[in-house]
Amino acid sequence: MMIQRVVLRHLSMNLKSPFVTSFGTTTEREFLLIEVHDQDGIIGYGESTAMRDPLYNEETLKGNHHLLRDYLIPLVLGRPFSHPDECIRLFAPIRRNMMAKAAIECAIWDLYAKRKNLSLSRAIGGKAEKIPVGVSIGIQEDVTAMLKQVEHFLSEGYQRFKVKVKPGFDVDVIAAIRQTFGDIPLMADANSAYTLRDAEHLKQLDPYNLMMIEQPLGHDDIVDHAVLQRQLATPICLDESIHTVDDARKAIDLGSCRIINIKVGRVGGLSLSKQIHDLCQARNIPVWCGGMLESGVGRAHNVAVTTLPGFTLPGDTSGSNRYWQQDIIEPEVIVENGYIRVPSRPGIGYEVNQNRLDAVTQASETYK
Ligand code: OSB
Ligand code: MG
Repeated sequence: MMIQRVVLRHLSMNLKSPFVTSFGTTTEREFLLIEVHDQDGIIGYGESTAMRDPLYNEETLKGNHHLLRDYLIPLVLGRPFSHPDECIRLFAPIRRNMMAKAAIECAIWDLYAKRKNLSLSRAIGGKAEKIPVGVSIGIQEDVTAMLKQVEHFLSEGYQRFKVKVKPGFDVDVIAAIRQTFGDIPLMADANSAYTLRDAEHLKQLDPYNLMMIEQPLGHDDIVDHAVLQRQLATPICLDESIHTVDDARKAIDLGSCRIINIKVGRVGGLSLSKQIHDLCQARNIPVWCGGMLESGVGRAHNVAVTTLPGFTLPGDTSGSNRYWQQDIIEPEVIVENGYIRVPSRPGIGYEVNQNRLDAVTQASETYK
């Protein structure tokens, strides 16, 4: 296949309600959507999960735009591809910027799968026909508001509940959820809000039998996490700290975590997600698919990666209606009895709704 044209769109979509984490509040989700067009007019779609501000990681929407326009798009335009895995070597000279690389690599995967008449799931070697899903719940005004949220998402059928925590909004919240809802599959995500000095405090979570605590310490740390994991009964799951297969191997060797969250954007795409998945499977480390408040396009890529056999824990890939009044894909991603049915149509398996897409597009550029 040969990419003859690339369209980059800057999208903005309002969340149904603000999403609050220890690093900030998102009300309006801005992101880049990328289309790769081949010689036969077939289109592959990808989404950059970089946020407007560098608060979750160092990448930003404008930074991704620069990387795509000035480096990545010129590398792929007019180049013959036989397989999307070729992006790994092609992009390797460019340091980091994983979300920018993932955006275009995911679009190339969608295009490749469509050309092969395979669903994206099958194209990457996934087997599952439906995936179990969890939900991520932001920091709330108070404990009562959090209990309301959990109750709401329980009624929607979600199979696992992740609550965002930070100092001052942690042990009491978890205690109240356990008291109210009993033994539901529950975990916490701190987005790096603590330090090793909080070890004694974090130990107070142990009696509540959380499935895991996600990224309690530094976004770039795997050393202190190993020290903390030795003191905690609760398994640590790493999110922000893992960008590469080597990061994952070192974290596993050090004992920094017992579980890994794979985000397709954070690790540079589907091929690299698969490599981390394979390593974790060989090392008996369960993985699950994290989310970045994606539109339907990113969501579809998350659904596909979750069909790999090592994704044994429910991920954060909730339904389109978790965040959006109306998504940009048709049909929308739907959660039924706690599962998303994996689409079997070629590529991402959902159609982009052109009217809706145009309505949320702030700007677009074509490269050829
Ligand atoms: O840490 O997993 C995270 C959202 C934005 C940035 C980081 C994270 C999150 C979430 C929400 O937890 C995941 C989702 O529902 O898309
Ligand atoms: Mg996280």
